[in-house]
Amino acid sequence: LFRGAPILYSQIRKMDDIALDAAKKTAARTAVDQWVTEDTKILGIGSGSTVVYAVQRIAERVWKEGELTDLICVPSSYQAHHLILDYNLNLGDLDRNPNIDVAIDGADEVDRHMVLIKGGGGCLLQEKVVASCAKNFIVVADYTKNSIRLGEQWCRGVPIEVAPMAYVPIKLHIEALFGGEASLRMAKVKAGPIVTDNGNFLLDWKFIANREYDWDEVNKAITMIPGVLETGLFVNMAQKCYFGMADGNVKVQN
Ligand code: ABF
Repeated sequence: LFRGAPILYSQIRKMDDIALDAAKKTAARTAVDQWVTEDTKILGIGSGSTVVYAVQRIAERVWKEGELTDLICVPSSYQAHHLILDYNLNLGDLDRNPNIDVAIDGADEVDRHMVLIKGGGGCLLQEKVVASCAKNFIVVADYTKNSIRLGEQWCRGVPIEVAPMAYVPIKLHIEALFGGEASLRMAKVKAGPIVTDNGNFLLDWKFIANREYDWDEVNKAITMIPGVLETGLFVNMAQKCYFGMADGNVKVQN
């Protein structure tokens, strides 16, 4: 009786993954086609699995459709840097291209006020810098990221990039200010802390899920703690969010 169960579970998982991938792809392609035009000169490229579909669509337009040939792509992570190179797109940087027309990035969770949690992949600092340089910051995600309030979805909490020598006082400071628990993100394979693209550590702050936080205030307060480089809370930054839905449609949120 029980021998069949693991097979069934893995089959269901596979179907879930296929549905999620399809949702990510639809969201990313729709956002690219609506926001990246011949007037877009500089494009910010985020990180994560949904952004891969956005870059694939851009490459398709450049290499198959002969469009966007002068488009310069500014990466927000090591992953994005290599994605741009892999698809043979023009690689830029903020030194030469500090004014970004559109930035496209993923998210871990988006609430009804367009407050985002980002940084599940560990790239939040550069992602926030690139997004802050963009006239239009567009988020692409699958339907599981769409929440009424933050904390509804499973996630590790709010990622916070910190100076390695300061992670313990920062952890204690955040817990004293806002409750919950902040823990150092550890690598799964090597038994040590994850080190970001910028050589820092990450704290994942599991806030109290059913408490009403003023995320703008929380973000500002955490950013003020000495040793904090950046938080994964993106408040008043995203202009539109494209969610790929389970039924194949795209939901656009402002
Ligand atoms: C980056 O990738 C992160 O800020 C966010 O944590 C993650 C989203 O990944 P995915 O698109 O794979 O869900 O954008």
